Amino acid sequence: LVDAASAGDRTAVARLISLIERGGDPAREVARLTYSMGDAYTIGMTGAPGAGKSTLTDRLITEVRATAQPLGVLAIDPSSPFTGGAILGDRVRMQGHALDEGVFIRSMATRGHLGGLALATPEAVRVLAAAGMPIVIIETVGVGQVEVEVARAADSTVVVVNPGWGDSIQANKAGLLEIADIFVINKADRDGVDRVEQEIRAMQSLAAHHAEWIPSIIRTVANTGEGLPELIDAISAMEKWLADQGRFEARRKAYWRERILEMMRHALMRQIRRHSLTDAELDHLATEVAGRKQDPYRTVPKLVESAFGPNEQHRT
Ligand SMILES: Nc1nc2c(ncn2[C@@H]2O[C@H](COP(=O)(O)OP(=O)(O)O)[C@@H](O)[C@H]2O)c(=O)[nH]1
Ligand SMILES: [Mg+2]
Repeated sequence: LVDAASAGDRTAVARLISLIERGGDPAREVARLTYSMGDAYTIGMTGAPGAGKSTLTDRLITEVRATAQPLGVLAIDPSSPFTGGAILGDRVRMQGHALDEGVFIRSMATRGHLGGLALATPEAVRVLAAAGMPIVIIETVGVGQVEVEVARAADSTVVVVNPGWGDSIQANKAGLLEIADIFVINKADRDGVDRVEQEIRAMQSLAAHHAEWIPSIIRTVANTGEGLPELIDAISAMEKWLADQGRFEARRKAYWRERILEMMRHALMRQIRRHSLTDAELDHLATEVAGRKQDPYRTVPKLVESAFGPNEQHRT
């Protein structure tokens, strides 16, 4: 499948991403085979439902395709009750590209397991890169932790807001500010654009300047295409900035530091669950601990010991 995908077989690409989504050993094997095969500039698109991410993505696809480069789009659907309809909207918004062989659009479901999704997305990106796509756009619905995780794995993150955003009390505003490499004020055909821009600038001036990159603020009207050339310029400028002085590598290294630890945690958990804690046993143990019949501070180190052997360091 990997050979077929790298030769441009779209069905093989789709099947590989399905394997990634399903997880387990086959997913790890796909990840292992594809991780060093290609290189894609990865752009995360995030923001509240309805902000215009899919409409913007549709425009970006058109712009990229005008340069004849192929690209991949992953639309992440958290399958939650309040965003259940988002993916259908995404498909409708991007259906103009359905017949274009140079565009691979795929929605990924989380099946209620957000951690799993955050893990699966970078792997899916690498499948697309292995299939020869130099650009991958990831659209997330913007409801929380997933965005942060996806942004961590993206080379550039575009945060889409609308007029009125400044007035809304939104718990993750600061979080969005932190992950934004480019701010888009979409629906700039509406009132209140200046206010949002002022608010973003005010927040930026308060935020610690952890990098020399200062996020640009672009105004767009996605459904007419206004501001799209400026957005493309900002995305290219960021790519150039990253390519300069090894910043791509620095970002990716930071990502892999976290990711390696995460992979180790998962591998260790699998080992523990395989050797000393089945689902039924976990269930039983939880009942006992809740009923104060077993002391978890004694049992857990014992479980770890039975998986890895005795070790003084295992005391938790
Ligand atoms: N007035 C206005 N409507 C827009 C603009 N961009 C998108 N929309 C509309 O907003 C709705 C949600 O857009 P969509 O791209 O699906 O948002 P997403 O949930 O962020 O992907 C659609 O009906 C779009 O046509 C814009 O710039 N101005
Ligand atoms: Mg959408």
